[in-house]
Amino acid sequence: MSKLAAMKTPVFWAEGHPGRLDRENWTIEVTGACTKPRSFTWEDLNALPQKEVQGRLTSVTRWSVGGLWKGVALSTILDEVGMKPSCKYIRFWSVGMIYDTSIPLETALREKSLLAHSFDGEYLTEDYGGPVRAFIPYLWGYKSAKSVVKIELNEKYVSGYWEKRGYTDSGEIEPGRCRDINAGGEVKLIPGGDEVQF
Ligand SMILES: Nc1nc2c(c(=O)[nH]1)N[C@H]1C(S)=C(S)[C@@H](COP(=O)(O)O)O[C@H]1N2
Ligand SMILES: [Mo]
Repeated sequence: MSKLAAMKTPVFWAEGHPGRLDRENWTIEVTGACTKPRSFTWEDLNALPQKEVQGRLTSVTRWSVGGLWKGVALSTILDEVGMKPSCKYIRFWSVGMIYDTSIPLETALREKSLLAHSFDGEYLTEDYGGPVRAFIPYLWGYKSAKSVVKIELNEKYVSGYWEKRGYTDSGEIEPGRCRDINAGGEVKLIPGGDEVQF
């Protein structure tokens, strides 16, 4: 059992669970405001510099799970495709192209924003967004799209799956109670505003 599963981390698939996904043949298409649009295969992603960050995924439904996330910095991907100055938002699409969400470029360029493939030394399973998911610890978890197949570099903001259904476009973490999954669901208080650190 994966560590995320062992801690009983909730599994959210608003669009329905995608089933078995093929890690070795995974590709992520990057399009939009860039000079070198291209696809990244699993092999391509692994050939890029790998980054490990300690951070938390924090859901608007008030739980948070922390650990060591590993993958490729989003800034590396944006460099690779020759992002144009007109790019202001990064839009992620999950497998099946039903779930999407967008984040501001500034957030994508922050230190801990990743295309993540691992958590605490294990590859992410399908339940938790494997083979590759967005990991954006600075915003509510709905901005961390799972099993990403496409990334759009956009000039204008577009509301995503949950944003259209009432969650904020900013995804800013709000203060209040939050269950710490790493501590067996113990309720703690979070200040809000940026990444959650217990
Ligand atoms: N494709 C997809 N990505 C998604 C979601 C989803 O329903 N579908 N839920 C989001 C929400 S609301 C949260 S809190 C996290 C939860 O991640 P987990 O299911 O790996 O715990 O994934 C985010 N990414
Ligand atoms: Mo969430």
